[in-house]
Amino acid sequence: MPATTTTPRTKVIPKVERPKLYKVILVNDDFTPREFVTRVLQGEFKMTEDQAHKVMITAHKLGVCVVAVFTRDVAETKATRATDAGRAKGYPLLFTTEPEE
Ligand code: TYC
Repeated sequence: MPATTTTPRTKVIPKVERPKLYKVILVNDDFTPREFVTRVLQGEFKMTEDQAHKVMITAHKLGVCVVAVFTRDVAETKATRATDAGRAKGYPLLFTTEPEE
């Protein structure tokens, strides 16, 4: 047992911040086949065929579509992998990331 004890004079208030989130955005192009875009969305973003088709069609019609939101590392990794899947087939398919407001 210690001979003396000390009493803390300051109260520690833990500050826990949520990590900033990043959007993965699918960008339309005129060349990548629709079925291929849908398959990449299913594979990389764990979507059903129906969900993936809706996201693909939205990007096709509007130019872009938010696919999902992740922490920065995960968003960048998934966007890179999905873009690389298109590049491997010679398609200009593009996924970008951007921070949420
Ligand atoms: N516009 C492409 C086509 O008509 C399909 C497509 C959709 C490509 C969405 C990219 O992000 C995209 N074949």
